[in-house]
Amino acid sequence: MIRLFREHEARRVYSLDGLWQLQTENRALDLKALVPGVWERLPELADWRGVATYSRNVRLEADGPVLLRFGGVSHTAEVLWDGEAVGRHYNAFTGFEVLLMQASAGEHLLQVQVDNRFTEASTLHIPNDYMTYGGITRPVEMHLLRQARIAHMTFRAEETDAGSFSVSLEVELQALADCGPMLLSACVAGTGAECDVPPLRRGEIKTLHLSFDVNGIERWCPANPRLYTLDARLRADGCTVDDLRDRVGFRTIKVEGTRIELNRRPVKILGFNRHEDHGQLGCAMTPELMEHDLQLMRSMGANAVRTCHYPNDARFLDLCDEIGFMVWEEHHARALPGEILRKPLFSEQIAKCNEEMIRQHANHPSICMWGVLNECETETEFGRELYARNLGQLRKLDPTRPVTFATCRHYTDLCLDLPDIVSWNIYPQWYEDEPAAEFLRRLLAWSDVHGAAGRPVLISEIGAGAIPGYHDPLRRGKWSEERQADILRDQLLAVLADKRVSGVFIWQFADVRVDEEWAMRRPRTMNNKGVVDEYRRPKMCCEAVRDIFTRESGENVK
Ligand code: ADA
Repeated sequence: MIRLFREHEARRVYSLDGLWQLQTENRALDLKALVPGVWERLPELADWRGVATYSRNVRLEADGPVLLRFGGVSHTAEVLWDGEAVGRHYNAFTGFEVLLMQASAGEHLLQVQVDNRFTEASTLHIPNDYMTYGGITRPVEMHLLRQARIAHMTFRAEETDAGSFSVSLEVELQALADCGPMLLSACVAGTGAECDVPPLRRGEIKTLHLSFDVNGIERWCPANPRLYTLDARLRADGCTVDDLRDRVGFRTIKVEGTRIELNRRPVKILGFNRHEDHGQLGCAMTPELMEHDLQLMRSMGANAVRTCHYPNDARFLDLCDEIGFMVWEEHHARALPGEILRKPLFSEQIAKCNEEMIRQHANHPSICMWGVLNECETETEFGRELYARNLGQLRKLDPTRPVTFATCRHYTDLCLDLPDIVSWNIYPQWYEDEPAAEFLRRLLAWSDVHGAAGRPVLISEIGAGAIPGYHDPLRRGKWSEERQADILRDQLLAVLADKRVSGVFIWQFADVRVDEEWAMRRPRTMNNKGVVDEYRRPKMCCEAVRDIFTRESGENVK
């Protein structure tokens, strides 16, 4: 299922996960492949990039509207229902829906044509320092609907007094047939509200607002990740037409001068950058493995994770909500070259990614900041406009969270006055020779006179590489586990000792596969800067991280 809890009680939801037929275009293969999954885990397709069609039959007992929900397809999906194209979606890392207003009873053929090639039509997926896999990589569901549906809910809660919050809900309804008057109700933490829904015409979308106050609330924070169930119901003539549930939390996240405050108390971020990738499963990780990642991070004293460099699987965010991790989620853009950033198609694709990310994930209490455009062009006037536009779009879509971007344009960045939080990617002693403490002091002094003054600073990436199992205890050469541990220890101590820094995200949690085009820069065709390898076996540096993070978190807010 797409989420880790039941979103609907009244609506009938069927999982379409399992074995689907898979046919590839030019390798003439006809296989069975697991959904969710990546086709690279099939031996015949371990190295393959191309177009493939997933097929399966579905049976409907009665005529009626049907919603097909996809958690994610990597990277372009064309959905066909009995051979007819009914939906299309680009970008592996956001979900999408296909609504069939009137499907007929009986057996149907559902097909998804999947394309993971790097072409002119793709500006976000380019050969990069992580792998663009192929396949239906996140869960698929089929929902049977009645005459109307609750299409979406945005939950916001503002603290009014100690333990009291004012809740505002925006609920989007869609009529799937002509509807008479209905009643919409919603409740959370034992309090709620309702409102009348006027008659709607088939296809009409109507947005309604509900607001109410709740008291006696326990705030969400990493040490006490308290969640509440938000329940919305649509009724006509006393019968339930549709329902929708979400799990929400009450907390405030704000920038106060140079500090980041969670629930009005300064917080120190001790985090990891984490790609969705695993040696065995690629980006289609199971919830058990996601949970294992978070528990491993927690055992090293971490309280935060950055979803580099794209929106993550909703189930991972559900786990962050539940286990208590502060999340930096960012849209999908890693170090894109100038010629891509200047394409009109890029503006379109990144704006859509922003919209989808916020619409799909804004209710997660764990998400504490949004990020844009990792290491793109912050050193030009063109870049400044691009960053201003993207940060502006996010602020407009969600005014409740700080926004940021990770930059590596040391001494040339022109955009440091644009975000709420300034975030630097730095690799002293790995890419640069200077000792970490000096490097940081010099860079932060420069950044404060170039726009960062008065804002919090995060170190969004630090790290070093080690090939798992390669030891060099005497010389401690680069790529050895010993050298990685030395460098990371120095970097972390320097960063956490600097009063100007509000926190750090280590690059990176686990080793990840990279696209073939990166092979010459990346031994094993992997980015080897993980503190654990791609199967989560710890490298030597884990001990240093655990020591430093746990000591620091002793002084951290609870
Ligand atoms: C960058 C980038 C990461 C990764 C890292 C590295 O800072 O943001 O995606 O490529 O460098 O390993 O060099």
